Amino acid sequence: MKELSLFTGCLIPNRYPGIEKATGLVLDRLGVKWSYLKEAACCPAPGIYRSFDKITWLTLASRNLALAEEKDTDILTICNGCFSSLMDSNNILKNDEGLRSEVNTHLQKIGKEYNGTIEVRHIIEFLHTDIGVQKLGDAVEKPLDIRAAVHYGCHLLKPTRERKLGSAECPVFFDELVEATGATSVPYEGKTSCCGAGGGVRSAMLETSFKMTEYKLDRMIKAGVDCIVDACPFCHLQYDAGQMKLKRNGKNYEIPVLHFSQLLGLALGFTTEEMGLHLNEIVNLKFEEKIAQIQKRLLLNNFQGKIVLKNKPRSGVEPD
Ligand code: 9S8
Ligand code: 9S8
Ligand code: COM
Repeated sequence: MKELSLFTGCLIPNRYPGIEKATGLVLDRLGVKWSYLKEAACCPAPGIYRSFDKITWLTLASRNLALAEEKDTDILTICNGCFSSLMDSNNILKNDEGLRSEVNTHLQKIGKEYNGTIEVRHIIEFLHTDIGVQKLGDAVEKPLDIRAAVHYGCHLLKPTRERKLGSAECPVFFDELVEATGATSVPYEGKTSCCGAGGGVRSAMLETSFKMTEYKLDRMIKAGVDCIVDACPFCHLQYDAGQMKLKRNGKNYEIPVLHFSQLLGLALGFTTEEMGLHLNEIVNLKFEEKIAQIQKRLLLNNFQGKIVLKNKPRSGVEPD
């Protein structure tokens, strides 16, 4: 496997920079070699560009792919939309010589060339496939005793034939990663349905979009979860800012929303502040306190554990 170039997309650096920081800290802790994909532009967002004009969509995506090719790195995405645009356009261009030469005539004008030499990864798929659930669980220092509503997001699962991550209706890979942090992935009705943001719904039909979000949030509440875990800043925005919006309609949700990088970071021992939870619109101090208590409690246990271990060889002698 090649080294990884992190493609942050537009939304994370602009709206949720905590996710970007959390991802960097977590990758470093796991010993993953990565660097930023400098000069990258919008992937471009699949729900908007792909529906308007295929060649424009492919050309803009191929420029980002060409940047990674120049560095001879694969691309690591932390957004389902970016994953969808970059992975799908990469697959299309690798397999269609006509489209490849068409985008290359455009890229030529800016001194770039697309050759189809790299792969596009999503952090969830990368952690599951390349690091593995077991190794991730071993790296966890503060198992999080919390109940999580896992939200996969449409573009991580579909089209199934391209994603190759198993069933899109009953997927398990993301839940396995979440459970490796010590959290419980709580089943809830409508789990694999859309958050309401994607495919331009948010831009074109705002009211419908928030109805879909309300549907999901109501079912998460019914399942009794402590937080939502996502893998996409669009879903993140929809659930986080969406709760604020729905509050104005009399719904009093307070569910903290975490990108998986942030959840994993907490399990690796980083604080809620280091993981940027305070940069969300919904800041649930009870949840943050709960995490701090879990981390403190486990710190104490570890400490005592070490004393017992240290004194073990002196059999029959009580530790003082
Ligand atoms: S870039 Fe521009 S709007 Fe966004 S975050 Fe993810 S999808 Fe790609
Ligand atoms: S779900 Fe439906 S299209 Fe999507 S991936 Fe992110 S935003 Fe939420
Ligand atoms: C959602 C991206 S992750 S888009 O709205 O479908 O472009």
